[in-house]
Amino acid sequence: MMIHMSKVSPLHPRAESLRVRERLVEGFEASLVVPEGLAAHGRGEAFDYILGEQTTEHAKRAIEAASAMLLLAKHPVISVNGNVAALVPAEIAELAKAVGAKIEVNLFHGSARRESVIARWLRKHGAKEVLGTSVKFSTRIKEVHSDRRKVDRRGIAAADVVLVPLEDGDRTEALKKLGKRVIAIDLNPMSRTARAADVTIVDNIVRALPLMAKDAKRLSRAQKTRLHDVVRHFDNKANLGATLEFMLGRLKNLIK
Ligand code: PTJ
Repeated sequence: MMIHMSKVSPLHPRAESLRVRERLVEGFEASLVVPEGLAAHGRGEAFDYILGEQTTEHAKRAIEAASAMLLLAKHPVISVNGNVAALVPAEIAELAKAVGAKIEVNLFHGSARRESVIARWLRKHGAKEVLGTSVKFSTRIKEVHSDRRKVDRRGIAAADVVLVPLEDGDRTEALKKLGKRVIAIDLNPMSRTARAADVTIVDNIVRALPLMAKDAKRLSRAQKTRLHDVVRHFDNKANLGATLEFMLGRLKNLIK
């Protein structure tokens, strides 16, 4: 990836948000991110603005439940697309290590070249093994109606728990139909993905992933019964409702 000096002044009131945008633009220039990824990020930013660009208590609870679910899984897989690779490559590698998950490149706008650019980028940032690029292990999920139907036999095809950050609703519903448990990270609490997943983390991936890696490390020392309790007590529908209430509250405060 081309490293250019940040054009964003640290004094700018929106410096952090602008820096994240720069990372995506660099990712686009390095062929990790598709143009549609820039638009998708803009949609996410709008929701993040309403959230106050902070990790809510509801998101923290979802992060804990997701970490516990990944630790309890027999075959956890983290699915990575262009945006995720550009924004949090090292954090993906760290989380995979902490929960013993496989990493698989799985793209909505499929391209063999981009798959290998993303896999190389992830390895450069500490990922040991990256699935999803080998024709030999490629298979199809017929329930998915996009390029995302192409999955790795050793990865998503065999997974019991899949983490799908920045997702489209179609695949989440298909993975659920296949009996898998799905964890989503999506700033839009109203998306089909958010509503279909077992655990939805309504937070910006740049904040959520480091917290998840930290939680996973902490919980990896806990008893399995404690992890089961964390998962059992988490109610995704209620959590999404509380997140929407939180957003509504912030909007109401603006009117006052
Ligand atoms: O690299 P590819 O080909 O797999 O394509 C990736 C994109 C993101 C273009 C593709 O998955 C896509 O079109 O996604 P959608 O359907 O636009 O959904 C993306 C969701 O992620 C939207 O609900 C956004 O609100 C949300 N989102 C965007 N940026 C972030 C985010 N959620 C958390 N953190 C973000 N930084």
